[in-house]
Amino acid sequence: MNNNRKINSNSKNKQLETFRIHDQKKPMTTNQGLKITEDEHSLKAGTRGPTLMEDFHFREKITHFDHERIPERAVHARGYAAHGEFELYESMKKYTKAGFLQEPGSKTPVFTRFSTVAGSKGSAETVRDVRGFAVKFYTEEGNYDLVGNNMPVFFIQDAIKFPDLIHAVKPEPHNEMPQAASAHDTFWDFVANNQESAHMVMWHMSDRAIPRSFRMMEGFGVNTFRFINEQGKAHFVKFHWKPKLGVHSLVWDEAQKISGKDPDFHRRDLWESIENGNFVEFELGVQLLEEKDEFKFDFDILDPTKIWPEEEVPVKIIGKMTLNRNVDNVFAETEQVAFHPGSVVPGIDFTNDPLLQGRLFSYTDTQLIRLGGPNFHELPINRPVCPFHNNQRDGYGRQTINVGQVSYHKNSLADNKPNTSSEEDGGYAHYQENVDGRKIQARSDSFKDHFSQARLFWKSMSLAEKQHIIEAFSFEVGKVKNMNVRQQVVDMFANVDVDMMTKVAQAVGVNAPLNAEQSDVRKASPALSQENKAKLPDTRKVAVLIADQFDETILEPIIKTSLDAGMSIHIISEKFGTLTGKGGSTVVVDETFLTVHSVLYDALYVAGGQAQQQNKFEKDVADFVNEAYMHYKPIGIAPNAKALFEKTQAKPGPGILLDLTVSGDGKQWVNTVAEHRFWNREIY
Ligand code: HDE
Repeated sequence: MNNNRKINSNSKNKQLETFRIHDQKKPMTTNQGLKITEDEHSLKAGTRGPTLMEDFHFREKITHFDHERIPERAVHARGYAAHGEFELYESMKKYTKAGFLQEPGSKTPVFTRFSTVAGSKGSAETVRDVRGFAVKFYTEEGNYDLVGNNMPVFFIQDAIKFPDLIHAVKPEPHNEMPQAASAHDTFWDFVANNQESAHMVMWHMSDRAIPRSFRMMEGFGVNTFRFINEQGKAHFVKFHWKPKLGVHSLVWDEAQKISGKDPDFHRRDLWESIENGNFVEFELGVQLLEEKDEFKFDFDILDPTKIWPEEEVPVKIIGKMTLNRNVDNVFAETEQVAFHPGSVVPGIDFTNDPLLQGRLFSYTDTQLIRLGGPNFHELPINRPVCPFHNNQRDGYGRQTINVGQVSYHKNSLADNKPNTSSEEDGGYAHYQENVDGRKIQARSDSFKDHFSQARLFWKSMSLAEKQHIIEAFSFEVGKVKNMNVRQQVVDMFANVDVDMMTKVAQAVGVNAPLNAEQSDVRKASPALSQENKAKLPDTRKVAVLIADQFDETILEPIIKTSLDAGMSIHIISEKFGTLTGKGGSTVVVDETFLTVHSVLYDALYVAGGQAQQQNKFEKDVADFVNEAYMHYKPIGIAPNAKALFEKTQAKPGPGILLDLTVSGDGKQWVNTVAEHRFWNREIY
């Protein structure tokens, strides 16, 4: 195998450097290189006369501008990406010959794009939706793309239904509403009439669909792939990304408000984390199955609406991805990157998962129109870091100048070069799976159980998570105008849980479900609940609400403890400038009550003080606290801010730390912030 050639982890960065252009401090020229004397006025016949056609600079500038836009992605249009590296913990040699999975400690450059699915390029980011999680590994054997989502299953079982699903969830065609939302008639009509969607819809109604951060969600390859080792032995494999910070979500009311207050919430969070040196870490895990175990389960392992429960097939952690560099130019990199689940390396192969099979066609096809021709692999972000040679030629935007007379294979004029490689020399050979069957347009009977795993998911949720699912259904189905569709949805999901749907039926004004067949599922799968994931204080955003005359002896230890625990602090007051404490210390205001809002923070600390307009300060603090309280967030109150707290609607209880002073390691405050939400708080 050809993995002797070592490429260091910066190989992609080095390659990109050759494309970077630094325009600053340079004379302005046309695209032909001609220096320009005038860029403010077009060439006219007299100062009040018409513009002249011969003004080539004007025409070039306007023409380029007129052609600046490219079609947005048909799905996953709204996305954001970062560079990083993948480090292998443990050799996977036993399972796969993929070069980048052999040597523990070896590093591979990666580029990762997160996205929403339904919204257009300019839509808000905290909508209820699936999130894309696409990783391009620039390996020394070619690019390997792991194009996944933040949910482990999908709405449909066969790719032929993808256009139907997407037509149903996108804004309705007659009035182009609603933007970036599944809460409308056509989506739910699709769901009720395509019951294979049941399991995925449960995920979609869960907190997973409103992540707190791209940095705090899991990623899944969804489809079943194959690992092939040097001896040609195959294993089925499913891929998982596990965030080091645990899995955390927004509250639906909060998510909707953030859509207005900061539609860039998720990209800002990713960008700022990386700029601040809080690099983003995900561990890569694999679930492996021997080929002989293909039929061992009560679900079909090729069915993309099914998980392999982690308690039955453990996730083996094999490495870590660290995102550590923001892009230089969003269009050049994030927008022009082209992912394709068919970009594989030797040792990784496909299965007959019918969704995967269709995906293998779609991605190249869509890039052809989006990126304007067959040469998008030459764009800097898409280029492999290893050499690539073949007899493909020409097309729009071709950049390489392929020298020589011969562009065909086989040939004698060029000594039959470029020539194919043997498997031993690193050539890709498709896995020789035995396939035998009649040509048929039908689905296997083993794909027909749509509700058992949907019910497993429901049974695995905590009480709070269950409540959120009921509320999400009530919101979404409540937005459906057609009462018949509402009823169909209620009847369908009664197959998951009758009590759940009885509550939803009440909320949306339709009949309680009559008959339902609830499959008897195995016990819960704890891995499915977010409650069981890591809870850390790291990178939590704390708002400190403060005015002049604050008590620095109390504030300073709080700030120090918070920063030491990895949180970030924003000092928020009535106006920008400097505030002075009782003892004469000063703090600089980062934001004002006008420029930020409670929903943009994970926790509050009310330091208090004496403002010029005390009544207004009291009201602004109360608004902040009330929202945070309603969103179950940690709230700390300084001893001298008790009176401010009493003017809010918040009540002492879980996650409310009254008279908070910090000494020693400040464990109580740090643990409270790490907890993130206090679901047992009574908010009504
Ligand atoms: Fe995609 N998907 N998809 N998808 N998908 C696209 O390709 C498609 C599916 C996923 O950040 C498109 O470049 C079909 C599952 C991500 O650039 C398109 C089917 C999963 C991204 C396409 C699926 C995904 C895409 C649109 C059903 C999780 C964004 C733009 C068989 C495993 C990648 C593009 C990025 C993008 C087709 C289902 C993940 C149209 C036909 C399942 C993360 O080719």
